[in-house]
Amino acid sequence: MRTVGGTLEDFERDLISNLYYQRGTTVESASGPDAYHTLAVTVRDRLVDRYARTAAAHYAANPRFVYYLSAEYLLGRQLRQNLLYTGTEPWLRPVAEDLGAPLEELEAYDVEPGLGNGGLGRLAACLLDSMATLDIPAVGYGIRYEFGIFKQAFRDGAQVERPDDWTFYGNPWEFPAPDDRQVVGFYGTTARSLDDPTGLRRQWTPGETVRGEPSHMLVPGFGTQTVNMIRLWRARASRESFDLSRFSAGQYKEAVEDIVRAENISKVLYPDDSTEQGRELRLKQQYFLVACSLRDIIRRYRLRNTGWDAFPAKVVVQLNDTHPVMAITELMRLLVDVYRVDWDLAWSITRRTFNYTCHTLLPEALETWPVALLERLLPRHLEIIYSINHFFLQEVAATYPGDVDKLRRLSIIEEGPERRVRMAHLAVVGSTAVNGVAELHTRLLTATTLRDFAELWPYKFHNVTNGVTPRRFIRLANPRLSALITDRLGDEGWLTDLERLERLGDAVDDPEFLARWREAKRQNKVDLARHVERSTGVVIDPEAMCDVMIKRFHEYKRQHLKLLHVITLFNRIRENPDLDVVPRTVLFGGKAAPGYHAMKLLIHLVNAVAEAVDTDPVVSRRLKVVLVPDYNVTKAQFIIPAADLSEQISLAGKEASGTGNMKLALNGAVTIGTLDGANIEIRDRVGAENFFLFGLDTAEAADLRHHYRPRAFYEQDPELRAAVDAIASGVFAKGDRALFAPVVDAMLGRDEYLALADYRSYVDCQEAVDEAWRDQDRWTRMSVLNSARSGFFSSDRTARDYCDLIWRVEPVPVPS
Ligand code: GPW
Repeated sequence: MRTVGGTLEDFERDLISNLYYQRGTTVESASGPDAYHTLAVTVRDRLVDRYARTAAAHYAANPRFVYYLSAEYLLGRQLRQNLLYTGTEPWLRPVAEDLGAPLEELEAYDVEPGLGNGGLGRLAACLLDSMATLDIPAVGYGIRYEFGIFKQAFRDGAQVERPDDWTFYGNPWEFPAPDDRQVVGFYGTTARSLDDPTGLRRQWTPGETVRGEPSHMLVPGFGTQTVNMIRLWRARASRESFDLSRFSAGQYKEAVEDIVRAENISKVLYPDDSTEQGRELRLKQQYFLVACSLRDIIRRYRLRNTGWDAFPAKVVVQLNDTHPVMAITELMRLLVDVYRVDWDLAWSITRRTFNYTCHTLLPEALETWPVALLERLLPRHLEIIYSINHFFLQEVAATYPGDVDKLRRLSIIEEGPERRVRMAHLAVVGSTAVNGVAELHTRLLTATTLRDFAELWPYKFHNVTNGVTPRRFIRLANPRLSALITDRLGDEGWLTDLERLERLGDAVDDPEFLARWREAKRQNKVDLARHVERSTGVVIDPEAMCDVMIKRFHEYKRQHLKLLHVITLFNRIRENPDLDVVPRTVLFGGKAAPGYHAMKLLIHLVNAVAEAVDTDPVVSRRLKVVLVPDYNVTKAQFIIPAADLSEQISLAGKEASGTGNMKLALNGAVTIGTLDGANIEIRDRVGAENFFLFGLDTAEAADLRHHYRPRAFYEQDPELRAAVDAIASGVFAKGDRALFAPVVDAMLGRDEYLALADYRSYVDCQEAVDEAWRDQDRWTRMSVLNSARSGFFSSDRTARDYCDLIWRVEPVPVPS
């Protein structure tokens, strides 16, 4: 086996050789993309040897594997990560010099694969990182979308979406594996299996087939030899799909019709965060992912095992929300129809194989599919769902005799004018374990959304609080603070044992440490200011408090509540130009789904308010508002290290967990937040005195809902009224009162997420924030303690929880 050398000289030699033999060029004539690509493959090569040894160790041990199925991954940029994970990071500068390419330019070519929408996709990436770091044998399966999450730009303040052509220059991080391609069917008919008296085994003859071609990216562990992989499927037409005779007849469009239809399956990520849309093509994507992945899982299983009895002992599949839940029916189909396993045994194997993670409480985010669509697209799977439901409801009827309403509530099929399949119900019925993603979330899930199931099978339900990888979100994102921490703690052990940060607690009495901490945060703000100025033209003051709200735009997350606070500050300063206010930079980042009109309008309003603030000479000296365009993992890595205040202001009971809250706390931002999702656990750990709490709790919010009149709050609170009236007046729309009227109407009409009810508590709490900020020593101590006490929120702990509670897998060390 060829292995790469370990010195800088080896690295430089390989670099020049790769440039010459792989790119076919020389240092003198290399372009920017040439230089980047060559650097990337040279770094990548340093992982290949570890990857091969990992595969060999896994083959020898024949261990139980975790297969993580997710429609989304937000991996972030790969170059810096892989430099860090191969120990070659210190060489970046000399190597860039060798290539004659400025570092910043090289990094700019390192596009992040935007194969996800938000938290759910980033959680998947953090878990893969942690599993590799913990030496857990694991494979992530996903879709290689040709276009990832859209690029966000603003035209006159309004969001415009552009396609994300992320592989335009080629992706140096992926290895195509054409030999492992699979064939997947859609549509068609089903028929009885003549030799099966039960009628449970049937034959499906698809009406269309598509090829799935895999490629993989390497997922290295930090400080260990393990390199796992993420395998991504791309849809291709079968070779016969090109219609040569039509092409020859000049019918160019028709000649490639089948190819286009097949390849559309992996064309684009649905940029729809948690609400449903896209219909047939989206369901096709979901089935394509699970059909390819399951065939690959079975292929891998059969490399070392025979028969089916051992399958659940060797294979554990984690379903990341309901998007891959068709895998349950697909495994049943493969076992029963193709491998001729008895239904009961197949069902027992299937249930023992799958586990399901739920990431929401919002009823509209719980996926359902019309029966009629399934009947056409996946006729055999619908039959299997009916059989699963039939046996399941028999069990329910035996447990609750005569309780028809229970049957209706639990059924996998939702009855009504349009019958639909409830994917979450299918997931719970077909899984061993079901988990929520934060304590409150799991509690509410079992008390409300999935209550009947929790009553039926209490032992199935678990909580696994989310986490974030400290490698990307502090070590890579925040090298200054990381160096300071390492200096204080003596070594880098905290990067894989994050609870060690606790020892920073003593440092709050060390004025020199506090000064260095503050200076690191200030430098981060200087860096951020440079990026912000470059991308928006807005100049921000690094001395001002950096107040950040970065997350998808969603009504329940309540960006509009933050905006009401901003407008209140604006009004106060205008009314009283001598007012002693704490200077703030309010930084928003986030995208709205292209079809989510209310949130696109709110984005427009944020930009309009930002402009009004910026053009007012009095206000702009103390307040800045910026909406950073095209928020993504890369931007997160710039923004988070500079943040002083973390806005986590969703209505209590709506945010399943949140993970940005963890990243920000870890980097020393202090949270202002509601008792929602993981905020509760963050507050418990960092201490109530280091967290700014406001607003209704879940129970109070539920009570208020019954008799809520947002207008009452509007009428009673002059500052609130002034803020809402300012939007209504058209001052942010050059006098156009109509433009933002829908925002005002939504607030005064239904105010679905009780923003007006929480306004006073929020604005007053912001005063307490100012108060704390004025005492910079106090603030810095709070900042240090937030970081010091965030160790629990490492995704290493999350992965370990999954291992202990759900997966029951053991690490397999990879020898060097
Ligand atoms: F609705 N989440 C997300 F549950 O980013 F499916 N996209 C989604 O489509 C859903 C959830 C879904 C997020 C949650 O909103 C967030 O609270 C959580 O921290 C994150 O998933 C990871 O669990």
